[in-house]
Amino acid sequence: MISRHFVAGLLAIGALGACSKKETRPAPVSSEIAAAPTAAAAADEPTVYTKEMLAPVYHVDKIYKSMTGPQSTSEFFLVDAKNPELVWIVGFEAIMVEPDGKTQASQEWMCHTNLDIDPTLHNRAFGGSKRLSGRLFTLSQGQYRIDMPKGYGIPILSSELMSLNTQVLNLNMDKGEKDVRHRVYVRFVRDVELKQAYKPLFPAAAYGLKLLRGTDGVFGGEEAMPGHDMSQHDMSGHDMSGHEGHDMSNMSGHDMSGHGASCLPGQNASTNEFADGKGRAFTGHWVVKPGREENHTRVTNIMDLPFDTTMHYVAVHLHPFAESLELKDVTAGTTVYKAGTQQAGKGIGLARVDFFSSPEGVPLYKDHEYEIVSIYNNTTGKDQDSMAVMNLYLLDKEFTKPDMEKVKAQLKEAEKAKPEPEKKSGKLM
Ligand SMILES: [Cu+2]
Repeated sequence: MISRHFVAGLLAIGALGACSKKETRPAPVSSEIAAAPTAAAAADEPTVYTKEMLAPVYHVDKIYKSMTGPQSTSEFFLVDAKNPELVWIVGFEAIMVEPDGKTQASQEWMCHTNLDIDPTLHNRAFGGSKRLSGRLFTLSQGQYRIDMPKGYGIPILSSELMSLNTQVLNLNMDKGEKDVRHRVYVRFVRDVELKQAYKPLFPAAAYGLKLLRGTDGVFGGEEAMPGHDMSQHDMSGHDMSGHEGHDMSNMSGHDMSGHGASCLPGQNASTNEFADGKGRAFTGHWVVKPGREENHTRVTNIMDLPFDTTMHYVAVHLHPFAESLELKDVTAGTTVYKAGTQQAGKGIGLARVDFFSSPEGVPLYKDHEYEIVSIYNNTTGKDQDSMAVMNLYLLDKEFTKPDMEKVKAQLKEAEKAKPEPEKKSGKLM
């Protein structure tokens, strides 16, 4: 069953005035619900606004392993795109609901909910030396809500187009049918309403990789990684053709085409394959054989810290059968953060994945070496898929408020440069 979609225009907030628009064509993508104040704010605290999005109804009638289920991407603005202002994203949440959009369904139907921006446009407005992937958030099995520590947020402009990708998962229901959709909440505060400045966070990532091809070694490094014989894993990620039974072709790490955005940040996420320029190819989505697996990945280059900073939040993406994911400071010989998990009580799934949140933060150093260690314990007799991602939220020490006059001028330029935009259904102007 496909429910009726309509796209409500953005109900602009505050002094921006309200406008409402209905598209005549049914939208194949998410519906938007107006951004509205969440609750009465305490005297000294800013109002938190919530932008709600409702994904299309997804039909589930067979097993969908990670990143193989029905999915879609839709684009939206948090507030008024024509009158850009600085906003701070303070939270992200997604719950699975019935087609009515309201009644809660089991969270086990969620593969992931990803929120992205265009990193090039973001950097043009904010400047700085950071290399952003564009991924702001991933919610997936075991964590469905992220709240930045109080007083922290991710600064973005209301004129930045946001991209929301939702995908369903079905690891357990091999008979029957189910219709579900994602209800998504983006929480933010408006800079003009702040009495106290917010502290800026920017997203970075550290994720585990497995060698697909090439000689043993560290991703992007010249030498073999001492003590890690990665060659033993050589075939584990990309040749499942000889394996009986279930379809693992989509986890092969080299043919993710047609599967859209994944839970991995970065340009190569759609193929999940990473060449390191040294003749080696790695995958961020690999197969775990029955039994225990400990995988080490040097992530210094992946994290690509632009400066010494502090880490204030970590959201972790793992697949079922993961036991833990640890970020290690190899230089200092310390554990920066180790996340544990809890497997689902029945069936296959993750009931809980730990997260890290701290206003004080934990220091990270530009010249230190970092490593990610994932531990999987595949208790089934079959191959399982795996990923190991930490989305890190780091203090942006080079942040300056963008010059809004310049931003407006850039928008006007861009407007002039392109012809009348093609009206895509579901995309709000
Ligand atoms: Cu994943």
